[in-house]
Amino acid sequence: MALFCTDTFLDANAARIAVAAPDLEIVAMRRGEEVPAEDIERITVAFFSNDVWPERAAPFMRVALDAPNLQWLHSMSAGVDSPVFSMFLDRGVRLTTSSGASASPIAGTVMLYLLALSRGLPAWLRAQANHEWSPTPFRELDGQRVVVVGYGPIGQEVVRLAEAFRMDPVVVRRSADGDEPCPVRPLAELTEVVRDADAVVVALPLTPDTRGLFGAEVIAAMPPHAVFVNVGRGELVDQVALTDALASGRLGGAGLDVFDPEPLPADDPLWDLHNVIISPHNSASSDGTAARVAEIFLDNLSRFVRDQPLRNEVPGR
Ligand code: OXD
Repeated sequence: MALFCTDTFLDANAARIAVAAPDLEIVAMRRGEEVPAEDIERITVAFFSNDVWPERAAPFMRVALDAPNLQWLHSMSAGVDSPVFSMFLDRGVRLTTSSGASASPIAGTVMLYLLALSRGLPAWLRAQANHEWSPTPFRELDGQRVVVVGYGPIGQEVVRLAEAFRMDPVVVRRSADGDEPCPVRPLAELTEVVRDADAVVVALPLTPDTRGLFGAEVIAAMPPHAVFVNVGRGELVDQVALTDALASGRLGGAGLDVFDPEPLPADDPLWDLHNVIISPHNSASSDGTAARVAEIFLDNLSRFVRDQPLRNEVPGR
């Protein structure tokens, strides 16, 4: 059995890999070097770690896709909606994600957007750039109804933080589990639920069922003062309808980490809207995420060699 991983991950984790899987061979991806064909043939496990992104992602995936004996791929991402992942599943390769590893920084970014938009931070920054002293009153988060759509690790952390800020969270998910600390409404009632929202936070994965969920009708149902936050995927939202609503004042503001397409083209009108905060799909890129991802992978590696169920496994085809 051989693991394909980067030299960076290997150098930092060789001892821990040996503990998790004592007899494992290693095929390392080294900077500036091709992986020899006979090594590609030996690969049975591949770890797509944070350090490959973005420069080495394509060569890494090429080797993994060429590995005829690959049995399992672990991804540093939470979402595996990119078409490359389907190519592995279609071949019968097991796929696991790092769902949960980025929940804390992403939920922190959500609170950053909510605080910044409620206080009018973009206007403060513009005034600062112009050396203008222009105090304006702002709306507190206390008591604001935040509708959190999706209740995976990110949605759960957003609800926890929103409660700490004395907001009034409501979760929208397929169906209630009974362990949520706040009211839950089914996804089928989304348009109804957002009518009372002060903020809507999208923390859903992109699947055939969720693509385009936030269409013009849902966006139009939100009150004009409400803010819209998306840390899921751009394709969940009708971006043209969202842009129109924000530009015309039919929606209060937006904090967006994800777009359709990415990178957001330089001439996209979203860039220039004064009530929009844009981050370039990096709300998870904190100094702590890679270590939590490695933790999940190493735990799964030890499970894999012992034939135990894997964490965060994506259902096969
Ligand atoms: C992820 C992401 O899927 O950050 O992990 O988008």
